[in-house]
Amino acid sequence: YTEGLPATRLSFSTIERGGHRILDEYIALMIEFLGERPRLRGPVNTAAQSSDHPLWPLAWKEAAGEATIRSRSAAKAVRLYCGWFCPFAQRAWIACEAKALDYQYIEINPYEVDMGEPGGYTKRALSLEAKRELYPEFMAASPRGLVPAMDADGELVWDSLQLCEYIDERFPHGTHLLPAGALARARVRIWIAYADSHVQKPYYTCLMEQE
Ligand SMILES: N[C@@H](CCC(=O)N[C@@H](CS)C(=O)NCC(=O)O)C(=O)O
Repeated sequence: YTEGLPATRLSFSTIERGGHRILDEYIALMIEFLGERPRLRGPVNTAAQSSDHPLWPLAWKEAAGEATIRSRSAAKAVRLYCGWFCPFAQRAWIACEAKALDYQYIEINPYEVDMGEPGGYTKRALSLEAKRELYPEFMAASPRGLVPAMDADGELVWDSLQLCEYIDERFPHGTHLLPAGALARARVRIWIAYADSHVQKPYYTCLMEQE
């Protein structure tokens, strides 16, 4: 990815400390949490989400993410509409796991399915109408039809950063995602904003550019 992200690496090198570590830790966390190729068992979706699906490429290996999804597939009052490939959805997913939330994982593929592509996945977004037909409950929770979104017992929230904050505030038990104290929280928010503009979007652009 270093070749794909020269501007990001350059801007990181101008930071006194912390920048490289954040990117490295982010990628290490992604690999640890999701594995290289997560295999999934999702609800209605014709792209390959488990090894018994006809579109599942044999070269894809089972990873930790599939077991996490299996363990979170029972119906619950708190429902996370997620996309395993999506780094925006992944941060909300990680927030749920970090909080040890009792939630239901629901896989959404917002892209067209093409049997000629690995796993059936394409980069062509479905129309809002098609998404409404395929995923009516998800669309009620996510007005622009983007993952992630959450339905927490009828409370509907979308957009990953706001969703992470909501998860932290709505479920105050257990681990706190933000530290105590105004200064510490301000510092974390500075890095969140930096990571959002300089890591998250280039990282996803890089993923989407891969052939
Ligand atoms: N700003 C949103 C971005 C979410 C987003 O772009 N999700 C992508 C997948 S990574 C998506 O749902 N794309 C479907 C589409 O473009 O229709 C967030 O942070 O939640």
